[in-house]
Amino acid sequence: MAQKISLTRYLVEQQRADGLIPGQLRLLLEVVARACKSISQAVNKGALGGVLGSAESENVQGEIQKKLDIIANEVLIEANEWGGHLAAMASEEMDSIHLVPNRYPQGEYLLLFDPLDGSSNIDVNVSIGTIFSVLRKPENGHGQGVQESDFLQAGSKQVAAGYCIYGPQTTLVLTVGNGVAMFTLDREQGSFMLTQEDIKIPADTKEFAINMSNMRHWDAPVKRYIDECLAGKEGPRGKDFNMRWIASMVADVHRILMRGGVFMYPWDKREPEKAGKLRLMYEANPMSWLVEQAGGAATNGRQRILDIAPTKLHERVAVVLGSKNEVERVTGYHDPL
Ligand code: AHM
Ligand code: MG
Repeated sequence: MAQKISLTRYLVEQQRADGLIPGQLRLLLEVVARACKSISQAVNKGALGGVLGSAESENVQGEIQKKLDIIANEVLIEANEWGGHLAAMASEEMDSIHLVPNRYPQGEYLLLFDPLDGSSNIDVNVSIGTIFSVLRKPENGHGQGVQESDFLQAGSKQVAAGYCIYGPQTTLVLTVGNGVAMFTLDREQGSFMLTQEDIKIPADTKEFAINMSNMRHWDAPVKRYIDECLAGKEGPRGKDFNMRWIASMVADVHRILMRGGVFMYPWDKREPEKAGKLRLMYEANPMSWLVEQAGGAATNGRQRILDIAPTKLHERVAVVLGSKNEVERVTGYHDPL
């Protein structure tokens, strides 16, 4: 029987083989995985644990927070504060960055996360997840400890990224720049076990994911792409397309990593001053790197997401990601040569 490989063993072997995971980063990833295990427990208990429903507070984006948004945020902060691997953290649920308290040693990494993505699905028992991105603290000359500007690095600078999906299984998907690996939580063992390595997204697909209720607000290139998909076999694409929209980016991206597809949350006319709905630093960047590492592509319709130079922590961005040929087509419609 093939030997089972735990996340711990996988990280140790990656550290030895490719030197991609220095000791502090390995600790960081283990701690994030442990926090995800706790979040998974809370999600699983649901109403029995009294964790469902609204917390009746608002986050910096003006969104009403759910109790689980706050619980997941606290779990991640508490787990990561004391290990000496981090300098600071940033989260969708916190207005500004969270420094590691002085009583703990400071590490070389910065951690960003969306503690519970897909919040609208929490109370209806549909898959949700945690998304995370790891950056190196820049060597800087400002000499004032970590500042928000230290986080404002392009996605191409990430040293690790991943998500944990709380669905029928709890699954952690991770990249350190050496392909994409997937680990399933074995609840009896209490460990994440490697269940798939070198995940690849097929370049072509017949499945798209977009919130169709926003169609009347879209820009012409997005409308054109979806109209062509909807025209099916008789249309310019010459094939029928299927549609899925879970309203949890983690779940939609997970499906795309497993079987291909294209995911879009484009700019739209509802709030024209916003570049999109999703956040660049802790949603789009980590997902884009995972997708690229799996052979897919990710753009904002015009530009590779990982090349965008962020100007603020909670910056929003339009997102088109997934099967390479479809992403290139949508991007080509935006910016015809
Ligand atoms: P959240 O981080 O507040 O949960 O919002 C992000 C989510 C994504 O997971 C998902 O793709 C999108 O919002 C769904 O938006 P909509 O409800 O507009 O379809
Ligand atoms: Mg989110």
